[in-house]
Amino acid sequence: MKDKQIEKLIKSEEARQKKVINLIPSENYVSKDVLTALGSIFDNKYAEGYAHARYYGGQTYTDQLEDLCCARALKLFNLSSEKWAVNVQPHSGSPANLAVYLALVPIGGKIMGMALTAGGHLTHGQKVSITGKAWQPVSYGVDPKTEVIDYEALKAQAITEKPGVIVAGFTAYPRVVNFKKMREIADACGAYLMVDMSHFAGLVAGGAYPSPFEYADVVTTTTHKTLRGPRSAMIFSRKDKTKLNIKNEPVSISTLIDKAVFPGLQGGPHMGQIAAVAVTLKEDATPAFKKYAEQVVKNAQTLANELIKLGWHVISGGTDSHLVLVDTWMGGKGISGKEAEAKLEKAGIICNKNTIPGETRSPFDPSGIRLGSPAETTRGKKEKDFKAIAEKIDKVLRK
Ligand code: DSN
Repeated sequence: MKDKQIEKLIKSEEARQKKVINLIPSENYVSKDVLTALGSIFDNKYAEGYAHARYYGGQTYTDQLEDLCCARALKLFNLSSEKWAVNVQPHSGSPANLAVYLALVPIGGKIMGMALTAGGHLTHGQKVSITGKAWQPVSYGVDPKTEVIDYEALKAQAITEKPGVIVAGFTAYPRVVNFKKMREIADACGAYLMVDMSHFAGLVAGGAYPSPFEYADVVTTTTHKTLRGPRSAMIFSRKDKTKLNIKNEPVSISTLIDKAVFPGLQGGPHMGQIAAVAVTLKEDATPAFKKYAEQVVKNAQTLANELIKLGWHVISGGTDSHLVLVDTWMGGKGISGKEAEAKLEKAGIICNKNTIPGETRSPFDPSGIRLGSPAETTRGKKEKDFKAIAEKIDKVLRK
């Protein structure tokens, strides 16, 4: 590179990434092909609009690229193009979720999502996010004893609140979500069911986590977590699901979502990102990726079980997925999440501080840490390595 300052930073970050044990559950290591596509000349092209309906000329290859990316996305999750549409233009997860609300819920209407402390995301209607300012947030939690979703309580709350959308999905909930029950709850209160599978999409693709597609109206996902692709997002929606427009005519929600992404929220799609997502989706359809997804879950379960054996309070008593939430504060007997994160980083283990169910501290210095297995599984680590990682975490935190 001519720019030596930036080249140096890239090299330093590369060395840092190689040196550490990365347990951030939302990070991963992409292939060289993904990086090549991401940094390709597709980045030079403006392509406002959608394939075959653009606002600029010169779209022969961008149209082919977007069509191919959409076809690969539907195929990866076994979806028929007659029933499902996919939008691959959202720049990341937050605008993807925002686009769905914009399409389906009138401003000021209710969005029901998991509370941040229970494992929900900022864009599931938290007050500090636009999703909790432009719409009325309704939060559901987890059962304080079991630390898992109480579907009966959720149903009663949904029937009382009557939200426009119920969001199933999380950033810090270690268990499987019962999508069938979520569907029944959405039907009981007349809401659309949106699943944000950003965290576990790669596990769904690899058959290691239940698929939400049989039950959801809309499924959003980022592409850079367990899917192991570039930073981007996709929105899947049922073509046959409708919403009444201003003239009381039924319109497909897929059409409304496309309009919400562009021109509602975004300008030109990032075609380099879309090229890299297409590469990812092909990689994710291989037998090797299926094995990877299964190993991610085995590794996370080993980590959770070993930490429990060592005396730590692992939220919900374990994990069914790629992430493990640990209460390091343990009612004041332990250390705060911020301190735990810093101590582990000093020892070469990267994780993030996290709130836990029933949180009594602040999100800046909460009671726990969030750990995950996707990145280190990409580097080939197995159960015995995760047992050793659990022992190291225990030793560092108890020092
Ligand atoms: N920052 C992501 C995560 O770590 O879960 C969610 O946006």
